[in-house]
Amino acid sequence: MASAKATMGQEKQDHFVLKSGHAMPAVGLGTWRAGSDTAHSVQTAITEAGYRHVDTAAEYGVEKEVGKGLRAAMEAGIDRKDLFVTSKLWCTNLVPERVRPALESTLKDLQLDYIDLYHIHWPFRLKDGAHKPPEAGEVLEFDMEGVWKEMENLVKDGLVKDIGVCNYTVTKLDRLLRSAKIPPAVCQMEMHPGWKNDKMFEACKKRGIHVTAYSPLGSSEKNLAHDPVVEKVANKLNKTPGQVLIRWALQRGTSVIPKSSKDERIKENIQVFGWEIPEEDLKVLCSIKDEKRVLTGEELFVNKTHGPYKSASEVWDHEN
Ligand code: NDP
Ligand code: 1BO
Ligand code: 1BO
Repeated sequence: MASAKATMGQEKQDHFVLKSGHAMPAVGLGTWRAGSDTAHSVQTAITEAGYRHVDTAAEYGVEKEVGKGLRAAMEAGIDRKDLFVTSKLWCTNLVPERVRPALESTLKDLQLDYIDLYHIHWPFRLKDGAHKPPEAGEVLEFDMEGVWKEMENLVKDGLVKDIGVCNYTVTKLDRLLRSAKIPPAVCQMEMHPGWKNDKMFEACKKRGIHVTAYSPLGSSEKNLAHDPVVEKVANKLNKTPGQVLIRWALQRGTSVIPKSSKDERIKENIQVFGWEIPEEDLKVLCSIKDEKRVLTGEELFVNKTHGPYKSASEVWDHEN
């Protein structure tokens, strides 16, 4: 992990240095299902808890709220250049001519003139108004190379500092790398002790691509923070289960973007610097069965009768 200098509140916050040389703060605030208090959460995260990294997406429907929170933080004296803001291009916009307008709409909602990282949210193109799960003909062909070229143009034009992908497989990543002039700086994927995602993680490491762990707590309220193994390690270390899960991600060498809409948890989730999970307890955490993804993509992309993806396994190129 790259060492970091910025002092945030009581904490020292580590950063990772991306291929581009840009620094990414290791812990960011997630905003999926963040709700009507998102502006408040973002502002609290930055001005009170010391976050400098926020992860959002057009599809989350909260970018205007995130923008208000960022604006308030900047009005309170935080410099734009010290913030790291990530957003994502949604599946209905995965056509070359829609890339720039989609980013421009995101910038407008966020009240920013550039973002630090722009991801392809999922590597599947959906028809406008697609149902969940998709009906016949609603999952369309995706011109990955053409879309990526437009993403690269956003970097060249200074609208985006880095570009990346989410929910990729090794197969899709290697296809992208064959034509990319600017390789993805970051790959975002589901990752927690209940889904370690080792194969994709190793593939990214080998290709020099930084990994961000999403859903680090297991995503829902019924999450891994209630797992007895995690609770036991947390009690031993005198930390909360949430902190143990976030620290686990950092110690694996990934950045991590826990979501909370509760001020106390937002603060708790970034108190993960200046201490470590000892080796023996990492082993205990790794004994949690690597069972399954929370986000299979099935609801979004699988049509069991008409395809083109007839199972979650096809969504993930049968890689795991
Ligand atoms: P997380 O793993 O971050 O878990 C969020 C859930 O855990 C919420 O129910 C939250 O409740 C609860 N929680 C938060 N802090 C704690 C704590 N300390 N102890 C116990 N429970 C806690 O799930 P997400 O799926 O939201 O993932 C995080 C972020 O990753 C997303 O918000 C999004 O930004 C990104 N993401 C990206 C994806 C992609 O496709 N690229 C897919 C999924 C996520 P409460 O809010 O009430 O505190
Ligand atoms: C709705 C997309 C899954 C979270 O990123
Ligand atoms: C550091 C923990 C590794 C889990 O696979």
